[in-house]
Amino acid sequence: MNYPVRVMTIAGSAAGGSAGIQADLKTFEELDVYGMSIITAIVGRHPETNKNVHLQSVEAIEAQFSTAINQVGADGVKTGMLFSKEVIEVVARLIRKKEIQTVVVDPVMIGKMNSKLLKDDAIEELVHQLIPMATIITPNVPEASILLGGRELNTVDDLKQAAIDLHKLGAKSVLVKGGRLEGPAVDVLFDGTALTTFTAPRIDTINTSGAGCTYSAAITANLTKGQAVAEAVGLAKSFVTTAIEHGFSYTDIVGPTFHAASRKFGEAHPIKIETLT
Ligand code: PXL
Repeated sequence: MNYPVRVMTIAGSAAGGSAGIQADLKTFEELDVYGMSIITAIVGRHPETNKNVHLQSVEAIEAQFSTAINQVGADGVKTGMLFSKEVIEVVARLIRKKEIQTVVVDPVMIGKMNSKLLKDDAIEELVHQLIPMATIITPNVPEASILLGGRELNTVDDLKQAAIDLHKLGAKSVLVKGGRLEGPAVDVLFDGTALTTFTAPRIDTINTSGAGCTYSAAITANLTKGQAVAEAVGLAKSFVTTAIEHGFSYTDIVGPTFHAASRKFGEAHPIKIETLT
């Protein structure tokens, strides 16, 4: 038997199951890779104290990483919510030491419900320690804007320039996700040579919690399986668009994307892909 490739997510646990570690593992399973998790923080709001981020210790993070690497090993890794300078420093050190082939950095900063998922003083650490090691980084519009020192990004042309400028931080490829602009959902990939746009129609739903995590997790799975970057992004966008199309909620709170939608409904949402060199 050919065993599936091994993919590790280093991220926060989202108790509701839509985002973070939970979204990543569901996506890995759907895309037929072996998933492992290193939990950096537990996110869930206490009804009385209101505390929302329960950070794990450096020791707990090192323990999880060591166990996963020694019991299984890793062909690919994705980072999500890292929260603090200390966590970024330890995660960068662990990944560097193991020379993991595929490194996807999702520079998670703020959650859909406005939870703060990265401290302001940790951005420099992210830029200097982690991004230069990345095969690809996957910022959304607010994250790309912060990484560019507060530049406003309003149009697809702005996203193209942002991808080119962010590439100078040292990642092999940059994907700027334009889902928050008006009009269709256009994402821009720059791999150092070519600019590629990926376009899907805007879907009228509020149930998109964890869409960014799901998209980056799908890219991680696809790259680790050996797909070239534009193919990995195109298939991942199709996967997440199908999941968003079938998003739902059990309550009146913003709900998850449906990670199983492609499998259950046998659909792969068409994506328009255009490359400019
Ligand atoms: O969707 C961003 C995100 C990432 N990671 C964790 C989260 C969230 C959003 O809530 O909770 C752990």
